[in-house]
Amino acid sequence: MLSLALLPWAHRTWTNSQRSRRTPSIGTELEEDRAFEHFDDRDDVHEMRETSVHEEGVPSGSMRERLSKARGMISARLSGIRGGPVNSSMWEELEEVLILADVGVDTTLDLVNRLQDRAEAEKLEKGTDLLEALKAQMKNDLSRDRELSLTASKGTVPVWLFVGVNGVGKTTSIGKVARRLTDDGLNVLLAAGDTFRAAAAEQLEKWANNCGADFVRGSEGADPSSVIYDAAEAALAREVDVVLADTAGRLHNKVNLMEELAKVRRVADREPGQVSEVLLVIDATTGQNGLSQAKEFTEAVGVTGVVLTKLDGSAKGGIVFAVERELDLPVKLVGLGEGDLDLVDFDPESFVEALFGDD
Ligand SMILES: Nc1nc2c(ncn2[C@@H]2O[C@H](COP(=O)(O)OP(=O)(O)OP(=O)(O)O)[C@@H](O)[C@H]2O)c(=O)[nH]1
Ligand SMILES: [Mg+2]
Repeated sequence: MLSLALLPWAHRTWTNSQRSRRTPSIGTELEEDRAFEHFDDRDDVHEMRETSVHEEGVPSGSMRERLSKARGMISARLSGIRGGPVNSSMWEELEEVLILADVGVDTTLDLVNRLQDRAEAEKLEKGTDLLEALKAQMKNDLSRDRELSLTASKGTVPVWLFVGVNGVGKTTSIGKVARRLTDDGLNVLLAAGDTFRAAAAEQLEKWANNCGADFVRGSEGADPSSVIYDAAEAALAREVDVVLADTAGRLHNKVNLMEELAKVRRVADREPGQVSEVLLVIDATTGQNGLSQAKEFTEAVGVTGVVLTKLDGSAKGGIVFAVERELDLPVKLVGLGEGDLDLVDFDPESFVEALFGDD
């Protein structure tokens, strides 16, 4: 039985990029060899370490354990279905579980309708077979490209912009991503594009110091666009491989703040910067509100992927399905804690097994 405990294989793929990495050569074409291939080396999955290790070297528990809240809620409710026959009350129960797990009404109805067709066609009679079919369908629905792009054209530096509402985990996620990239031997620069509070830059600087990344900040109240532009210039001069740019948290329905963010994106995309990822950070505990956030941010800045944080503290997790189906956005990274190693690449197989598996 696969479980999310095996998710750290994803960590390995980042390490692989180090093995295959050529000397960074900003100013030359940055092609596929510098982009992270997320889904290679699946055969190596069994060699992966099963726990993440904090700075102090203390194991922080398996990924599966850290999804225990969501697992507990879902598996308790699925046990009735698993042990019983396929009948009309079971379909109702299944819909209820999926909605409670935050899958969202539309996505739940779509999943269940297709599952009903399949159950009929294949004459599925036992709950256990039905749940296997559901898992297969979910994994299939989640299969897509989740690569994080480091591609930038000649003379430019790739910029990853982190956006999202207040307190979702943008700055922390940057710190974790920086840790992983620097562990892979890349030169990383953190840009303090949250100029709203001085403390925001200080928080980011700590993360930069933690992993030895470069750091650029402006004064409090400075124009965030100019800070990120300056950061890209500094990155080019210092032969940095990627700029991770923080932005101030903002409510997705505040028009002026969203316009400011659109400007930040436009400026960050000017030479010598090139925006190669716009990562929307969503807090998994906020439920379906994450969907409205994603809609607005996508319209304003063209989101390329989602970082789903605090999945360790959520009793749900189904938001992944809603984000992917209703907004057509790939969940690329998942936050499972506050430490710098508590971040994994999103792997549908392990994720679905961890939430809907039967052990
Ligand atoms: N449990 C858990 N906590 C997290 C995770 N990611 C971030 N946090 C915590 O969430 C809180 C807010 O994180 P920040 O990174 O400051 O969030 P932010 O989006 O930058 O916040 P603003 O800049 O104020 O908008 C901090 O206490 C983090 O430690 C996660 O994956 N799991
Ligand atoms: Mg922040």
